[in-house]
Amino acid sequence: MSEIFTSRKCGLRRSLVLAVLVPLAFGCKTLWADDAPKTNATEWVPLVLKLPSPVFAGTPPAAPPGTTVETAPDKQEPLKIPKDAQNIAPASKITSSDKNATRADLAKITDGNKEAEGDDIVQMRKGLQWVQFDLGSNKEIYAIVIWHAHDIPKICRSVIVQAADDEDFTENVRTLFNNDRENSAGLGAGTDRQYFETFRGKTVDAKGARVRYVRLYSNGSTESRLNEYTEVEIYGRPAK
Ligand SMILES: [Ca+2]
Repeated sequence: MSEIFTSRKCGLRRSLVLAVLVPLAFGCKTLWADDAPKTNATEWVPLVLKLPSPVFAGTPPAAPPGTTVETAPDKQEPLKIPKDAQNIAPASKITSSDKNATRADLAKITDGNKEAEGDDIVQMRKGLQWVQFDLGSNKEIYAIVIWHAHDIPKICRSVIVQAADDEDFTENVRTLFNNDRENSAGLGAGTDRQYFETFRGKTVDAKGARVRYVRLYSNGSTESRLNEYTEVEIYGRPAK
């Protein structure tokens, strides 16, 4: 009995030491305990995005009532990703909760065009909707970049990014980003902040999560109850 207890204590101690040392070994990136050991990247580079033209400068100085929006600089520090990680979203199979969204509509989400033109914005029906990316096989993903629509400064509501092992999102579901602080989507209250849509998009740190499916939720915006997407990029590489 005491041997088992000692073994458990040692195991716990080892886990604690790993939890501290692993992030240090990967350039101070905070990796999840269950994903960190799967990451063997040695060369990390800044994520460089091809940005569309800005339509407006900066973001409004005051947060609209009832939002938790970030009004300070709209520029995010670039994430570091493994050198061999690439945008794997264009090769994925895209589906949506909005069955009116055609295959041609969904294809626009990964066609590389991110300009804030009307035709380039894919609109989806009102209420909570999702778009889902089947990456084809398990991938290590490091960044998810989302341009909902940056034609005017708007704030999308209930932006939630999840990953799972199955297409129905019942197995090994992990939340990578969630600014639904009131849990209006029923997926759990998030702690992330809302943000204004800009030409820079929103980069979510996926921390090397090993995933097959990625799902992005939203529930309209401060301008419309419709949901909008201009482009989504997912930076990853085959799971080692
Ligand atoms: Ca596009």
